[in-house]
Amino acid sequence: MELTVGTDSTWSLRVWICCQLTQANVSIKVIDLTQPAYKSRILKHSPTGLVPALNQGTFTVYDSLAIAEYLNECADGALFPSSSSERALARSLCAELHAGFLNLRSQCPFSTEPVSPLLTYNRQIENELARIQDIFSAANFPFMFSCAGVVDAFYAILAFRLNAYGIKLKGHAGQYQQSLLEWTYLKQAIATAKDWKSID
Ligand SMILES: N[C@@H](CCC(=O)N[C@@H](CS)C(=O)NCC(=O)O)C(=O)O
Repeated sequence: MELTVGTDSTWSLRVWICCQLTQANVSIKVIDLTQPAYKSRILKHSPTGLVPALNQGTFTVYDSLAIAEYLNECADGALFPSSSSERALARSLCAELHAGFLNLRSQCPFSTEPVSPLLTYNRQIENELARIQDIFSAANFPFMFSCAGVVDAFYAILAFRLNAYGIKLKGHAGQYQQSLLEWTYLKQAIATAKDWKSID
């Protein structure tokens, strides 16, 4: 399988962590999203012109949520918890991240380089942080459920982004944030994201 990813693409990194968790045999195709011709290059691999996209030879799976679901199927359910209620919650949490937190995303862009701390929080950011505080508070430390899975893969990148901007969650939520920051797969993902910038 070939996974097409982009430089500084958080959705690509989430899928990359899912590939590690499922031990998927993927080769990585990196597109530098800062280059003028990036769109035409992505379109050779992804029908939406967005990354990530996973090419399986005869078909392409695109969009990080769909790719995570596909990887989960290929790995006999390894990315999701074993109980159906927890799987439903995991899907809800991934969908919530996938569709939400737009203010944090726009005001705290992802970067592997040091960034300036976010010093003033407007109402929208405060509301999003309150929701993240609640989500992280419910984690079964050290991971969201009994073992590492898709929710950790998706939210680890957010934990990193918050930390980079000087946002440290409180109490149990802060412990889960710290646990994600210390997670080997997140550290490897950030190192890999730095490598991607020099590969293209
Ligand atoms: N919903 C999509 C979002 C994909 C997406 O927005 N990817 C960005 C990089 S993180 C991209 O391809 N940007 C290039 C562009 O907008 O032209 C997913 O989860 O895969």
